[in-house]
Amino acid sequence: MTQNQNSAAASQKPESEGRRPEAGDREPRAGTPFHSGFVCILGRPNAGKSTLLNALVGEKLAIISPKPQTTRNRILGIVHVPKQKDRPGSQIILLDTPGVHRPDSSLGRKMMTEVREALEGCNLILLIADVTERPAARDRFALDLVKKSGTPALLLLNKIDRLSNKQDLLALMDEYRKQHDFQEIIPISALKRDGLELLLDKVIQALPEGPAYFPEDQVTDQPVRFMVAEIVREQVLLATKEEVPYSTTVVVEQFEEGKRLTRIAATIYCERDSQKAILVGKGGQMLKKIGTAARLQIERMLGIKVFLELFIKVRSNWRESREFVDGLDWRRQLEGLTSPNDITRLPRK
Ligand SMILES: Nc1nc2c(ncn2[C@@H]2O[C@H](COP(=O)(O)OP(=O)(O)O)[C@@H](O)[C@H]2O)c(=O)[nH]1
Ligand SMILES: [Mg+2]
Repeated sequence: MTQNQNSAAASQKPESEGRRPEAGDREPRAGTPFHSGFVCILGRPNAGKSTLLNALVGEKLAIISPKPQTTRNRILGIVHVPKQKDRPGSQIILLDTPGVHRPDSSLGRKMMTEVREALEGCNLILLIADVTERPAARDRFALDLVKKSGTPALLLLNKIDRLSNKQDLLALMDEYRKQHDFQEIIPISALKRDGLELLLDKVIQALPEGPAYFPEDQVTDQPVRFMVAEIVREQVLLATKEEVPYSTTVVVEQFEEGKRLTRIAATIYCERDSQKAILVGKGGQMLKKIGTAARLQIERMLGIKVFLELFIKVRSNWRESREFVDGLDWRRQLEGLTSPNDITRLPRK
């Protein structure tokens, strides 16, 4: 670990461990209004929540895949918006969440707990719906959570790049307007970054005056070793199909930073021997493909050469084991880690 990263980790430590920062942690700049607050991104699986988080923060914080239920825990991303002519400086603390669904396993229940915890105490909800998916009634479950929370919400109609008929959009807006009193309904494309400036304006307007909760160079509270596990999992999701992506999880066992090389060892857990065989592939080809793709991404993120070793273990029905699922939670894992090296943050760019 470089000195720089070390100090970044140290300065970011207090705000990262379980506790949400409170107003007064950092004073707003004297004299100029500054807006800040927590904004929860909610919606059903695959609506584009994580794509939106990454687009707004400007960094890849959350993994993306065409498969539903890619995101399994809430992911915090910080948007620092400098003061401009028509808008005050702001800090938007976004919480990306797992897709709202009816859980049928310990993992699913944990995912929905993550959703509820993100909703707790947030200032604003961004309910995101996929305009290419009909009927809109399938957003009902997420909409119920919005209603129950009593928190102001903006509705984002996402993936408008895939909509050829603008009339459809108007009809959809009408349909949603009848269902809930949204502060605004904004058509966007998270992928093409369409409509995001307008969205930022509306979010900033909706947030109260408040302090900057996080230092300006911090974009997330996720420890790097968790992001590494997620990058490996993303490659598994992209390379496999059917049950394998859903039966897989990744744990980083070793994370050692040298001057020129970071050594990482991670275990990919699956549920059956047949899945293990798929993940290894003929002559180890699949594992090699996953490992190489993940390593390149990790090197890009860390800005250092990486030696990545991957292991595969079978742990039958891990998704049903509350204990195992709880153990995957990095916020819990942090409680067991004592060395500051273990909570390295993203290096400053
Ligand atoms: N065409 C299009 N695809 C999108 C857009 N936003 C997200 N996607 C795709 O939708 C899929 C699910 O996105 P993701 O962000 O993982 O959704 P999440 O499950 O809600 O977090 C991915 O294949 C994304 O590339 C968009 O604005 N337009
Ligand atoms: Mg997601």
